[in-house]
Amino acid sequence: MYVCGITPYDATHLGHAATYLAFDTLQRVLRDGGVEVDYCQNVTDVDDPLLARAAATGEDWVALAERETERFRQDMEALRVLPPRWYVGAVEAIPEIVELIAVLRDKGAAYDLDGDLYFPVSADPHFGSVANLDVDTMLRLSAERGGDPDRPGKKDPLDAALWRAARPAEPAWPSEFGPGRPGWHVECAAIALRRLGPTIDIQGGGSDLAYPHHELSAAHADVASGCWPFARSYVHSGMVGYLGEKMSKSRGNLVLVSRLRTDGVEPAAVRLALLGHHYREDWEWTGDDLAGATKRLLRWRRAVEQPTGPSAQTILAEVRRHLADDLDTPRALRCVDRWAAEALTRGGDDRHAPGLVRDMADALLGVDPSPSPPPSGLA
Ligand code: 5CA
Ligand code: ZN
Repeated sequence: MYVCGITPYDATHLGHAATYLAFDTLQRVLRDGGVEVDYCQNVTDVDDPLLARAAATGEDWVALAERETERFRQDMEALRVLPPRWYVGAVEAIPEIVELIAVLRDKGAAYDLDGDLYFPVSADPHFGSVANLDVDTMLRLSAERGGDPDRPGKKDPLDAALWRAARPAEPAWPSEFGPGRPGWHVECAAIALRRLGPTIDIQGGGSDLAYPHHELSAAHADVASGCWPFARSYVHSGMVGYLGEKMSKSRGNLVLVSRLRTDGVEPAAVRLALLGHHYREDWEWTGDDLAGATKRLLRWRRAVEQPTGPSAQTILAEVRRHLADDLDTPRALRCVDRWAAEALTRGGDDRHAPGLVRDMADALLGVDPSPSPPPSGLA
């Protein structure tokens, strides 16, 4: 499984968190099914928006990327997101990215435009099969999402940059194509191919990555490896909105995970608030989500604190069934609600049930509803 990572120029917002929680749930469900998961994620620690932010604030781009990557890792840890097996930065991967570009060039799938190298989409007969969009939509999205369809001299406006020759005041690395820096899509193609091989099971990210990012990464990988499809499944999470628009660093309409944490909000409540929405749904964040999730967490907590409860075997089977059904976390959460309601109203005499529900919530949903341990020394 390869899941696209952050571009670290600002702090993790709830949209990012929802996306990484979707893939965390997927990893937990696969592991619960006895599957060993090779999970790789990148960090786009050099790219246009990061360099633009550093230039705008006068901060060193390396310091900015390091600080925000570290903050993201802390946010993910607080949310109990299981770390990927490989976590790879674009900068550290530059040698392998250059190798991949050389393979593409040797296969005739790269051309020079004023010193920059471009990938001709005509090189991949399967181009277009990931996002399945018409040309007009591809052109529009390409312009909105980091592409340059209007640049004169391109063979096809949808062709994507593989290597961008050094510009004044931009970082550059030496390569056989001259000094420069890598394009965005080839970064993920190279990092994934090197660690996971030519065919992966799952390529993941938010729905805004389907085109052009996943389409072009797949095209690079197809042509370089000669294997198709690059990913057996493309999994795209919905967009979280706030104040009427997609939550995004560039718009600045953000609710930050780190801010909620410093405000004293329990990460488990944030997690429950996000898992309360199906991962494919586009939805809008409001304070109601958090209030509801906090109440839910307290109810679960009170229920698992009981010495006995109603039997939980059926609940466990139902939770597994809902998660196996395209990761239906909202219904999985409602199953736990039903058990907790019964435990708190009618009770039950199963001594193992509260522990089983706690372990299930902990392992499958990443929420440990046990009461916080007493301060050390009193235990
Ligand atoms: N570094 C690239 C991927 S290689 C990138 O897109 N970085 S990002 O920081 O812009 O986004 C990181 C992940 O968060 C992506 O999967 C993106 O689709 C997802 N994401 C961004 N905004 C939202 C949002 N509002 N709701 C849900 N997911 C989002
Ligand atoms: Zn990516």
